[in-house]
Amino acid sequence: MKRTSAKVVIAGGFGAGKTTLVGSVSEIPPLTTEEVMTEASVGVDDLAGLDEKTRTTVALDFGRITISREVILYLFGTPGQDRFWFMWDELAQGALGAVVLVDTRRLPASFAAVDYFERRGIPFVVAVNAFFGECAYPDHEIRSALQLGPDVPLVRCDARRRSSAVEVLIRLLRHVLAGLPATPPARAVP
Ligand SMILES: Nc1nc2c(ncn2[C@@H]2O[C@H](COP(=O)(O)OP(=O)(O)OP(=O)(O)O)[C@@H](O)[C@H]2O)c(=O)[nH]1
Ligand SMILES: [Mg+2]
Repeated sequence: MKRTSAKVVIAGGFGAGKTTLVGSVSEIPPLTTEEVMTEASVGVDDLAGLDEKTRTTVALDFGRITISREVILYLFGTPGQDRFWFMWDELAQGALGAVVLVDTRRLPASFAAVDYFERRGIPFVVAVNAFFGECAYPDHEIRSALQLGPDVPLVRCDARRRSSAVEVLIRLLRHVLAGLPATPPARAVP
């Protein structure tokens, strides 16, 4: 049996739940690089709806999940604040695909992430993190606000729940597989 490992980026706007998602699915203690937000953040970062947020990722989150006996995913969570954009190219290098987490209270915070993967042709799914139970917006409104193409999957999740986060990753894998060219039929042996 051949084991395959792949890299998946967990991206999205500031405070969308990236560190939470990596932590809830990882089967190894996740590596996080969170720092206490400093005064420098005041008036710079959009903290609307994040009253209790005191820490932010400054480099990356890292975790691992075995999806099946053959497939292991390495998860790389991005930093959310704009001033850490320089990390993204490093994290996205060689990625199989990405999850763009969205908090509907702060949709514009995730515009740049959608744009980033679209431009680079990296397959991605958009996962709406339902912070307080159900998200009030129907799919078509979220799609239109994010200007998602019809082929980009949109799913709902609760980043704190492992099963929910695993479903998002499986949806991404399906999306990646669907985008692969069909295997040519085996040639008949003369
Ligand atoms: N109620 C609720 N809170 C959540 C959920 N996901 C994350 N949180 C909380 O929201 C806050 C932000 O979550 P993080 O996981 O730190 O978000 P992040 O995207 O890694 O943030 P940055 O690294 O700063 O961009 C934390 O206080 C989490 O505990 C959720 O699904 N529901
Ligand atoms: Mg984080």
